[in-house]
Amino acid sequence: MIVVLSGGVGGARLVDGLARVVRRDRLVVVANSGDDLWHWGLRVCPDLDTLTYTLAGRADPTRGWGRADERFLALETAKELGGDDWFAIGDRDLGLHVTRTAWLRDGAPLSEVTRRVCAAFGVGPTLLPASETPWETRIRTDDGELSFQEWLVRRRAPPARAIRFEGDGAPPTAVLDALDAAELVVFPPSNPFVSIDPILALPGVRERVAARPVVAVSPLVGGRAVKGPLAENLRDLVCDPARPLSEQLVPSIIVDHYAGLVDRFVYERGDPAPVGVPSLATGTVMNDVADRVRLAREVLAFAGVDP
Ligand code: FO1
Repeated sequence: MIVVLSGGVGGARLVDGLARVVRRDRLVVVANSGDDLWHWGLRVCPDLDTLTYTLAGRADPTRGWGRADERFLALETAKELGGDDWFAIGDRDLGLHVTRTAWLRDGAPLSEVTRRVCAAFGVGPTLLPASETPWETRIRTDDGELSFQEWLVRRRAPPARAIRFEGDGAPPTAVLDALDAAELVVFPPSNPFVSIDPILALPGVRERVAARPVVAVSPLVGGRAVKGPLAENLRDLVCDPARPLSEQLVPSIIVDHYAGLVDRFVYERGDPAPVGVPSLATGTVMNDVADRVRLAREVLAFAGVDP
C-alpha cells in the first residue's frame, strides 16, 4: 500500500500522477480535513473535493480548486440578496455540497459519503477524509483567531501567529489500517503547517507515519511556495527575522519541520540541497499531466517502491 497525506492543489497534482502509475488498489489518499467549513448551511470539504475533482478529471485547470466549466449563478443570487458571498461556491460544486450534507444528516459518516461520491465520479484510488468528525485548523492573527477559510479567503492570509486544531478529530479506521499496511507514505508538495500537520495531529496518525518509510516532496521552489500561503507561514512562524529570508526559504526548512518523520526528500533542481536526509533534486513543478506522471515515477523509484 502507498499512502499519500494530501492538501489541495499541489498535493492533488502529484496524487493524480501517482494514480496514473500505481495500481488503483495499492493507492490510498488521505485528504486534510482542517480546511472544511459550514457555508450556506452546507458541509464543504475543499481539499477532499479538490482531490476528488482532480482524480475524476473534473477540476478547473487554472484555479486548481472547484469544477471545470463552472458557473456562479447561485453565488450571484446570494450576493444580490445581501447573503454571504466571500467564498465562491460554483453551481456544479454546490450540487456536491447539497448531496453530501443530506447524506451526513441521514447519518452516513464522511468516509462513506466520500466513497459514494468517488464511485459516482469514477475515482480509482481510495480517497479518505483525514477525520470523520470536524477537526478545524484555527489561525491566530493580530486581530484574533480565525477559521482556515476565513483566514485564507475572507481575510487574504494576514500574518499567522500560531496554528492549532480544534475538535474531536477522529481518523476513519481505514486511514489507520492503511498506514499500518503502508509500504511507503508520501507527503506531496502540500503546506506542512496547514495541510499535513492537521492530519499528523489526529489521534494515532503521527506514530504510525513515524513507523513507516516516508518520502516528502518540497513545496518550495526558488524560495517561494508554488501555490498558497506557505512562504508567509514560514516567514511568520519559523523564520529568524534577523537573517535574510532568501537564506531561509530553502528545502532544509521543510526537512527540519518534518524532523523524525521523513526518510527521503525530493526538492527542486537548483535549490540548495537539504542536509541530514537522502535527497533527490529534480523538476517538482507540475504544469501538465506528463510532469505529474514523471514526478510520481521519480518519487517511487527514489523511495525504492514498485508501482
Ligand atoms: N479559494 C479562494 O481563494 N477563493 C474562494 O472563493 C474559494 C472558494 C472555494 C470553494 C470550494 C472549494 O472546494 C475551494 C474553494 N477555494 C477558494 C479554495 C480553498 O480555499 C483552498 O484552496 C483550499 O482550502 C486550500 O487547500
